[in-house]
Amino acid sequence: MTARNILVNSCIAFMLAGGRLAEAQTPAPATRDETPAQRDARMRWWREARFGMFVHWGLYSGLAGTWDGKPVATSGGMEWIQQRVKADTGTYAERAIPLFKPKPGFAREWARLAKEAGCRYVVFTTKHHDGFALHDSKVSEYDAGSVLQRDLVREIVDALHAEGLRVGFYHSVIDWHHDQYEYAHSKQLPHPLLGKPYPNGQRDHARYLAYLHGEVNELMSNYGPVDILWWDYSAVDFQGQEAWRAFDLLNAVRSKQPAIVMNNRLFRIPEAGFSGMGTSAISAQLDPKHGDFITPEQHIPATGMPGVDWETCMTMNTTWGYSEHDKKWKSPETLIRNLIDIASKGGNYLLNIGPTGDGSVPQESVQAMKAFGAWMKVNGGAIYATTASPFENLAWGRCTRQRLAGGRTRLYLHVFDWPKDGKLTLPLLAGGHARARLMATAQSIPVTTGKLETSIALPKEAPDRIATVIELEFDGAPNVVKLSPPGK
Ligand code: JFZ
Repeated sequence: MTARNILVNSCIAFMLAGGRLAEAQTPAPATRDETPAQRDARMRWWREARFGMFVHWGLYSGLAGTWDGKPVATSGGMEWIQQRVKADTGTYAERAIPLFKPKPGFAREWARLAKEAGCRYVVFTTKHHDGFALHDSKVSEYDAGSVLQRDLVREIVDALHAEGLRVGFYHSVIDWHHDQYEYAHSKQLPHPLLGKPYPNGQRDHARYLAYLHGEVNELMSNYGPVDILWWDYSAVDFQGQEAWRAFDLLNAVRSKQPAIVMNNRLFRIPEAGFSGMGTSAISAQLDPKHGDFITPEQHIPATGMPGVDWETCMTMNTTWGYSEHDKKWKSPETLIRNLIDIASKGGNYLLNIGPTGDGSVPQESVQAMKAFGAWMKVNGGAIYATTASPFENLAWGRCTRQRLAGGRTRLYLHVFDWPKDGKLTLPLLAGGHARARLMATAQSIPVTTGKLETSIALPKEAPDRIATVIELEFDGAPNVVKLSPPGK
């Protein structure tokens, strides 16, 4: 953008901010009227999708976890490198910008990889905590438009749409670049200068918020329909309306993108799915005025959460942003079984890749995604548009469920540990006309329904060592046998 535009825009930003200072103190009203049925219709594609790809990519990607020629760490999030080395934004940008060199066509590689893996959506970082925006922004000079004369958001969105994928924007409300971001409000949110005075004397957080809202407005206005907005993140001591004018943000986004699905991270209160700080502090509740789904990070909840939409996000090694030092890769088997485990609990899996500074995807991630593709090609029907298992626990694996026409039920039995005696047992009184078959080959297998269990006679060898899926169908809803605990 031009110098004149900068002046005009900052004046507008200042005026907007001035007018809204008082407003930030009072909670905004509920964001909209939406009936439960309308909400179900809006959430439908997301609930059926089950599997998405997360992408952390920005200036930090070129630094690759290295500062002053040395590894900053061999594990942990290297998208935090600026904070880890306590660099001011000028020093960080000076070192990182020359190493961030998106190659032509990088986005097509991501999109094809996600599509091939069986992902139905991709969420990528439009701005991470370092503050560098990947679109061409008129309210910022710390953006791909100003620095690279490219609109990377447009390139990525176009590539995802070409593969028929849904599009999500991860956007950080934390900002380590903006000179009006008042980091002293929170002891819990990270900032490279935390505990130090503002280098520029006073700051006016309302002006930062005008900038944040301005960038979000651009992202919601200039890229066609956006399917997901993935906010990140808030602390108990700084969150919601006070910290981000969160309700105003949600309202503005929804007025531009009525069908969008948003997460809960503009808030950090129990009603928004958080019980405190730390990635394991989740509470199984969400008042829809705070967002549409909750976001367990790097772990899979022990049980499903009926009535609450949730998505586990996870890295394939231990970092979100690329690190050349992190070798702690999870096996494809672990990752695929994670997706199955999550689907069996009624959640979504958002699995991360951290491309390098030129946008290339690490080989280990390419391999894992290809393994997903091979498994999903055969067994995707046991994941998409299924609901949580009716069983509490199954010794040999997991179960997902589908309602069929005429009140019939289909259970997908995902066998991790192949029974040595060739007999798969379920605590179920299967309804009438029960039949079972191997999903991969459609080969029928015998089902026996007893008084306390249903058993299925399996072939001798497991056809798929990651998970073999057996489809079991019967009339009516599942009648699960609950053995009363001893002494009761
Ligand atoms: C956040 C980011 O900081 C991280 O870089 C990555 O983008 C991830 C998906 O989201 O990670 C968090 C968020 C919250 C906490 C910790 C890490 N927390 O509350 O402790």
